[in-house]
Amino acid sequence: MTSANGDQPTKFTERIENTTKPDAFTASNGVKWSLAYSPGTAVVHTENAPLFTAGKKDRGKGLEAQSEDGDSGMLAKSLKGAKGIKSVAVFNTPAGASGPGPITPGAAYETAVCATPGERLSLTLMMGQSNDWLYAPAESGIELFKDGNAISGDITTQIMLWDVGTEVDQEAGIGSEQGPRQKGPNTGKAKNGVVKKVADGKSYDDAPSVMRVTIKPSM
Ligand SMILES: [Ca+2]
Ligand SMILES: [Ca+2]
Repeated sequence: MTSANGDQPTKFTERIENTTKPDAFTASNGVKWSLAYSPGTAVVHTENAPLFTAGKKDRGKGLEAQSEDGDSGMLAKSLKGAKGIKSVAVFNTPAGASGPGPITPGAAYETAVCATPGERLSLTLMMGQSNDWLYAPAESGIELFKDGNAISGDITTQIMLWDVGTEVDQEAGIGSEQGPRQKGPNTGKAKNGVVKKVADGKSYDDAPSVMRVTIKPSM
């Protein structure tokens, strides 16, 4: 699909599907666990690194709550109206569900954004069985237009798993201070680390192994 004059915004619908199976993972202690993803944000921007900079500390603008607790509220609030941010959408209700919640195996979020050529998309959602891990694209986001044409199809290979560096990591799936098991939001041993890619040597490191993210433009 082309955006002929470059002024007319194109609507893009994104679908984020949890392609894992229940109890797909086995921890070192033999406990089986399922992977889920938290509510998140879809951000349209011209800013080159709107959410984080790889190798630098978290900015304290809400990415911590998004990655530690699956709470995108503060991140969305701090981004709205910021320089180079065109729009911020929060997605929190799985497709077909009646209320907000994570996407468990087989479930999906759907969200939509509007953009014009030159604008890019960043998505955030928590790796639900972690202390502070986030699925998101590279810091510059996903190009929504190539040569003026709206992109379409599977964009999962552009999604990566990031460690935000604000909490000490425990073994995924069984850590006492991780999303499903922590006593409350923002609990766990704080860490003053930098944002970097997770390299745990597990399938969840590789987004296409555990999710499918597709995008569909329409005028
Ligand atoms: Ca961490
Ligand atoms: Ca925690």
